[in-house]
Amino acid sequence: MSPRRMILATLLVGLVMTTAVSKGDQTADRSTKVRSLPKETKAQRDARMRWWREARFGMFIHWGLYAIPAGTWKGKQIPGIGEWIMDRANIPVEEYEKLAAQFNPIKYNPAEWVRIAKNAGMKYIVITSKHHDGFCLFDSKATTYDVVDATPYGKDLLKPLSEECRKQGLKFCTYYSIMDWHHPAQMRGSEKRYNPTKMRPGRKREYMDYMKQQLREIIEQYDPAVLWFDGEWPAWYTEEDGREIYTYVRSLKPSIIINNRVGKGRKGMEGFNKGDRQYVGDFGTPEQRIPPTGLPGVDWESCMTMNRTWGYKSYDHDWKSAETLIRNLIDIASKGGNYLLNVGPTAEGLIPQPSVERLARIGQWMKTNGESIYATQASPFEKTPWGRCTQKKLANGNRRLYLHVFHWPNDGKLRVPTSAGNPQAAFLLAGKKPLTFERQDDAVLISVPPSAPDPVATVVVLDVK
Ligand code: FHN
Repeated sequence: MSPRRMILATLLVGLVMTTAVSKGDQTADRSTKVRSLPKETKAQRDARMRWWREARFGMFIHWGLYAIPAGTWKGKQIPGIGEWIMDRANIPVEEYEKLAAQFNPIKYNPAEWVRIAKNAGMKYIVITSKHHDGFCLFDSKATTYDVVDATPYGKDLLKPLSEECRKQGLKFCTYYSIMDWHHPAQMRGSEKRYNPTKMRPGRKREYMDYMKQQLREIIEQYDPAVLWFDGEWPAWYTEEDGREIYTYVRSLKPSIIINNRVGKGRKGMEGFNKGDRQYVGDFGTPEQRIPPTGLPGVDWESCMTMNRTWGYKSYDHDWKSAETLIRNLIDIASKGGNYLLNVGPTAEGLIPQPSVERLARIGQWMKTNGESIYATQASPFEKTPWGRCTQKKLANGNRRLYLHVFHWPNDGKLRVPTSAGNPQAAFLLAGKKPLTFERQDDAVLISVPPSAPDPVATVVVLDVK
């Protein structure tokens, strides 16, 4: 072999070796070129999004080591959301890590969790696989900072939950934080806070590969229907990184759905994308709020807590009423969005009883009225002073309006704008009791019973041509 060819061969072997040695995951795609997103027609995207759009209602689960301190550190109550205690109490990594040795959720019963979600009328579950603290609730080959290697519990938490979801007919989905307060490639943002992290010089590709290895593990081991990214805001992470991750994840599972926090599009807690360019991600993510209106053609999901924290805090008793939660669900659906309602389980593995009670109450309402939420579209009306409206197209070409009445009319007449179309039939959804109606110039007056059958929200159906 000529000397030139020898040098080339050596270089080539060296390159392959370096790549192999430094790459955590043999299959991670190391290319950093700006990539084009997967090609998809509107029909293909509609088919991929269909189950998610019809679902309308899911359970968010924030669970991890932070449930152990549960909002208190060294005898002090730490302000803010429970899963941020490492940051808000400025706990050194080596101290926080010790929590893993205490994590033993012996009361964890995934079948019970899925039953609670299903009975509430929820169609999917999104659970934190790794939050900002970097601790993994699943068995990862990329780190030993996970429930299998670092805790007395020693078993994968996601596997049984994903299997229970499949068994009970719910979609299993995972949350994954890009920001990682534990991974050595990321360093704290300041002396007092981890957030937002900075990337150590020259170690970004190492962390991107770490993320991609874990995302591959999550997809291959648990087959999530949605990857719910978060922690995208640190400056070291770019929209181009988001496109790389989005493309990589879709290449592993083309049918998967990914939120807009995989990139840099979201306008803070408003959750919708900034208007200045096309951002990566399949749906917007308003947080702790319901937008004043939906946006035609834009998929979005409001994520909200039942009290004031995502991760469990032992002393947060500021629970929203079941009435508020039901009306939130209706309000969101009337604007064409999904409701991702959070539970924060305890360190033992129990969903707090106040959450369980509220979910059971929501489930009672959904049992009677779920048809007015699932697979519906946004209201045709700008404003409806008595409540909210959702709609569905019927096989006969008519449209079915679901009028969710929060404020029952005193005069027994429910006024509906005639802009909706020619009234054909009206009835109470519960029990299908027919109702009479008459047309006035710009309104249809439906005669309703003297008092509301369901004071939280009675659904009156009006079919229009
Ligand atoms: O910082 C997180 C927070 O802990 C929680 O996970 C919420 C839920 O959407 N997301 C981030 C704040 O926007």
